Amino acid sequence: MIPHSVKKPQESTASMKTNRRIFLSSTAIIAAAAALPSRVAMAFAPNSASELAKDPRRPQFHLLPARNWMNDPNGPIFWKGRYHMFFQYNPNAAVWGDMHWAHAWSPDMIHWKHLPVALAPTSGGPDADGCFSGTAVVHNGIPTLIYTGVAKASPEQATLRDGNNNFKETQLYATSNDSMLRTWTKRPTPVIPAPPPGMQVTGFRDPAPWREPTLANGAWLMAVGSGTKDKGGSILLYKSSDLQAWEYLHVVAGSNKAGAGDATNPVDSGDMWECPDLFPLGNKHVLIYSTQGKVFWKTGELDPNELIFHEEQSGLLDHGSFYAPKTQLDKSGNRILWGWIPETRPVAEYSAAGWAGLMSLPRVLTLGEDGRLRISVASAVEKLRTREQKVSLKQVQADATGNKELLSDMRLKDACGELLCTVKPTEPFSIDLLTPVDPKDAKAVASQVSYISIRYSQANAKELVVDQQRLQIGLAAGEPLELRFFIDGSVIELFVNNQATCTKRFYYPGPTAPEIAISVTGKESDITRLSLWQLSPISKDRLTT
Ligand code: DQQ
Repeated sequence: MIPHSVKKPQESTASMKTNRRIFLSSTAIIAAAAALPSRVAMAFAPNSASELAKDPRRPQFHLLPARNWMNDPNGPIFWKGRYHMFFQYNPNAAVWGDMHWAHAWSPDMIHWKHLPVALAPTSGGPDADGCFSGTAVVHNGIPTLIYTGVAKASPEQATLRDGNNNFKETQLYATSNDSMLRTWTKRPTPVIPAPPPGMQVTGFRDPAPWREPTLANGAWLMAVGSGTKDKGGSILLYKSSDLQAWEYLHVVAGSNKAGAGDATNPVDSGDMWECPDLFPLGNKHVLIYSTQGKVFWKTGELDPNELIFHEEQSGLLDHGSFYAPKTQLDKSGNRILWGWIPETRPVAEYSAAGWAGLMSLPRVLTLGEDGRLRISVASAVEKLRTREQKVSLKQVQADATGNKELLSDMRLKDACGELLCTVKPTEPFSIDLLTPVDPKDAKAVASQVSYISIRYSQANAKELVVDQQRLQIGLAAGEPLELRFFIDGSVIELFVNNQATCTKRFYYPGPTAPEIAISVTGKESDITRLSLWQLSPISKDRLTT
């Protein structure tokens, strides 16, 4: 159990009193940003590079822009021996708006260098008010982007109506003949100018084309996020042979129940599914989509004749701050997933900080023997490890049941490292990452902050509790529980036995990251491994330049 004296994790620096989780959908964040009075927004002068480089909350081994706002990963692709990542980016402020595609490249999916912005809105064009999310593919040897453009429209003409914006969404096309993918030539007119005739959709965006191996003549299929008011989210399926002339087929997958409540924004109720990704994996197909601030996966069969997705298993892709993910194939053909890790602190705080959002570490997707999705961190991240430190624990106290609280004598410095814990719990087990204090100092113990708190008991062996979240897990007989934490400035990515993930943001005031200690309750001999690595930053400052 979590030591009762330890405070639950804080979510915000300015508002330490509140521990309220902010709803994570980008649309909710958009709404919050739009609600900022312009006077307040203008008061936030952009921070200087040196100030940003000193901010200890800025991650050091995750990809994020040197300043300002980012959200969804877009068009990740391996091309000419390099990994390219694009992502939703506001070049002028640390709040959502004016969406561009930022661009970075990497030799290994871990070390990144920023390149100039790849896509910007074209005045008077179908993306005049934003280059929204999309995909990069290679067709006949030509790198091609298919993405959603938005342009302001009347409420009647708009396909995106979220209470703040009325946008007409169209699917757009651009190609590059530059080996570094720096420059893109846009086709001036949309490749899909409107949703299918006769459909009243709640949204029409985030195209995701893929080559379906079972289809003849190398045709492309494409999933587009959509839905129907009061009927639920859905994925529209299109077909093309050249990525420009698209034929609408039908709804390939969708909800069979109406969204929850009467939200102004259909994403908030679940009546609109954003950022679909549909791809073959092993002998099944996987569908991933985002709605209501959460990311869902489904595994099943894509019937090769009728091209309808038949769901077999489903689950939540991550139990924390994680949204709008996108997959790609790495150079060895592994399916890699990237996600946007949003802020969970108030808009005014991140806007004042001058940056918001980061990209997750690359996650490898595989299919378990049980047909469920498995998620592990890409092994390339191990390159960042410095010397392994075996953590020893000292007993602090024993509770009424004889369970011991054990504290590490070793600390993670600079909030930049990895912790691996394997345990075969024969008794209730908990592990907390927390600010170290002198256990004899009652006042300090009372104000101690736990950044993440994990509890497990064999009595409920299929469940792991992370803070307030319940993660479903299934351990084979004799299989240890494996917890892998990646801690970086203000984020913790937790991987549990390659079966479940939880991404947590944590904030603290001041110019220095706190040291982080490990507190365990349970039986010491149950722990088979407890190792800590300081991880090497991927750039000399926190700007990845
Ligand atoms: N973010 C993009 C949209 C997408 C949403 C806009 C999901 O294309 O639906 O920034 O976070």
